[in-house]
Amino acid sequence: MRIDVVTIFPEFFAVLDVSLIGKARESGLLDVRAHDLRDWTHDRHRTVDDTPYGGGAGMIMRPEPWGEALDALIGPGPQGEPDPLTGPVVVFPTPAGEPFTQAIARDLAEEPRLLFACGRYEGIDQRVVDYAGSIARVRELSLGDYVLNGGEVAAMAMIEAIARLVPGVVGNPESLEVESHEDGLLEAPSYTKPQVWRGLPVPEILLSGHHARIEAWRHEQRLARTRRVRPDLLPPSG
Ligand code: JCK
Repeated sequence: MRIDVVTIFPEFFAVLDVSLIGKARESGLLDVRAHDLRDWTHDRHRTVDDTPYGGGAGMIMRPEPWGEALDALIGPGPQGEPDPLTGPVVVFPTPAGEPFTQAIARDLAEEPRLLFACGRYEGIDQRVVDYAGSIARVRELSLGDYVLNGGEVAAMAMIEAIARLVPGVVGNPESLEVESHEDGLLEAPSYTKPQVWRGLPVPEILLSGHHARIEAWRHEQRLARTRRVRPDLLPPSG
């Protein structure tokens, strides 16, 4: 999978070399390339922002450098023109987007190419999204209901969630197999050695060797935790 990122902070994406993504990159499974949006400016100050039409606080990213970046990176399809079917899916991280979920991560993990467009300031001129939608498949996605300073941290979280689903990127395919069978409940607590740590014992049931009882206990733990912290994940109780 090839992932292009356009950002005014390409150096942020160096952290991806350190995480699990790093090894997949070395093996050629993943090719993540961060590009500096300012390389597509033409003025002395490499300006990427301007004041908002209609008034309001802060600055908005100007469309011209984004248009050139998209044209350069989306590239021509088999017919010589950009092809929405074979070109990259263009992802715009934005607090106004559709919530990014595991289901979306699974979808995007099937794509050979993704392009992340990371805004800063108060975001990107909406015509950039509209233009991208005229030459590519576009998704406006939100990492969650809080406000970040830009799209970079959101893009990195999305890239990590997507990349670990690409076959071969995560060391143990069994852990992914288990995840794909999960049922929307939060997970049970886990423990390792020592059996007693600072006076705190591991729950006895886990040492019992009764596989069926352990699974029943884990299921109760999952239900109780989900009810407590994420009741929205449970079916309506009537
Ligand atoms: C991309 C710029 C910063 C700051 C104005 C008025 C609410 C808009 C994101 N889950 C997420 N949170 N934040 C982002 C995100 C933030 C971004 C950009 C993604 C580009 N910013 C910014 C203030 C405003 N608002 C009411 C915010 C943007 C994702 N994904």
